[in-house]
Amino acid sequence: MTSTIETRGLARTGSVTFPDGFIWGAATASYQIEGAAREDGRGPSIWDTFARTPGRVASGHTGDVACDHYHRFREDVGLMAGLGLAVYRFSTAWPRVVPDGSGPVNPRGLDFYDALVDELLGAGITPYVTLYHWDLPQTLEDRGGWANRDTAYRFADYAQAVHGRLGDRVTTWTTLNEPWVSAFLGYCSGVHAPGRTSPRDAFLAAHHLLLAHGLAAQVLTGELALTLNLAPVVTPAQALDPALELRPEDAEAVHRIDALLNRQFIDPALRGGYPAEVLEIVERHGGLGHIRDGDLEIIKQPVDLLGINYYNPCIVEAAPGESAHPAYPGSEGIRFASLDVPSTAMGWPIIPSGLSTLLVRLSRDYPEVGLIVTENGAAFEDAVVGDRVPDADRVAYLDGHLRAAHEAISAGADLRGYLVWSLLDNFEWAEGYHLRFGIVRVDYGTQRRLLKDSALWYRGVIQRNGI
Ligand code: IFM
Repeated sequence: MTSTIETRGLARTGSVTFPDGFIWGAATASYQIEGAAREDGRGPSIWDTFARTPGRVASGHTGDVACDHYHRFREDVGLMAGLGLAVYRFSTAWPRVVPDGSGPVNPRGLDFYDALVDELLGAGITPYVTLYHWDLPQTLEDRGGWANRDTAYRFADYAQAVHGRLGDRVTTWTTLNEPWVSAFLGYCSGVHAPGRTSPRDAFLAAHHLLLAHGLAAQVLTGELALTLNLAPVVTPAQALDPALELRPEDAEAVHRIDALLNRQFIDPALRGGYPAEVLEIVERHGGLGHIRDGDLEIIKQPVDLLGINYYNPCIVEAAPGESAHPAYPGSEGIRFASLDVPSTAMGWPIIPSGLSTLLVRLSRDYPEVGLIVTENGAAFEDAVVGDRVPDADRVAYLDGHLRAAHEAISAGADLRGYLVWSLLDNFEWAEGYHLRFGIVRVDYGTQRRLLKDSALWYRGVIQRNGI
């Protein structure tokens, strides 16, 4: 397929080839696809509770059945093999492995991941395991959740249990997926489980998640990764013209949100310290007493791979008098803006150049860590036409972002691979099943899988190692 992507007026065409050994894959997460919510000893997670709370998830959807991957994983691995994936990134469900969050390990929960790993290896696909993709055991939430320091230690125990069973075959381990989302959507804006709205609890959660990362890293062997939802922070005008000089008040707004969204997590994990702007904001939200002596030494572990989940830039500008955004305590005087550009069904602006900007910046500022895109993709309103899903808009989105990734490599970014989000349509959190991110369509009535045009296109990209 010849592709022409209009990106901010720039036509992007022509072929690009990725470096030899570039890693191609796809990603999913346990609660979003597994289903089997009450089987084989799995305990309840905060998402089971949240989804059952009226008004929290669109149409009252839950992850009870999801894509039934728990029973269909062999078929799904077959699809992955057919696409030529080198890597499959999935998460293990803590409440399947340790149903009460702490205490006895459930061997039947581990059996499932054991069989999945064997199936993947048998198909020549390398498993990348993420230990936490948001499904905290409900019993731990009842004891304070991530706002309780003890949860970090329980996470390390759970990590050890998973590693103990799979560590002979799994060599790439990601501790956390998007801790900013867990902390600030879960505990501050409340749009994700557990649905709390306390800025103080969100900052406690953020620190305890980082502590959990550090503690777990100490029990894992192999390649260690941490996946963050990172985004370039820009003003509306700068999103269209990156060379633009900013007014001092806009520069301050950009810097502050960059600290809260990006550096709050990267700097402790890679450098062993919080940005000064973050400490000042946390100080104003209940103090720094929860950051104990020695914590930052635990948090800073040798990370091999920084996983980047990129969907769109974060667009802000100075706006005196504006109150703080519900998910960004400390963002007073800043407006979160939108841009008049095409967007996905999530309403997220499509700006592929944000990915190259981000990757180049990360390799410049943090040269000690390798980079991998652990999520990138888009929800669109797909239509089934006969036995096809002609999702040209998703193909265009992926094409544009892969070209941006390639540009970043040419500009010196140490990008090792790209994992599309997502292999399957799945439970999109508060949006339920209404929004579809998969390159494979799932008919939730029959559980039939259908390769979308984007999957066929991606197969070609993998075969050619390029576009
Ligand atoms: O579906 C989510 C995923 O679980 C985490 N990153 C963003 C995706 C799209 O919203």
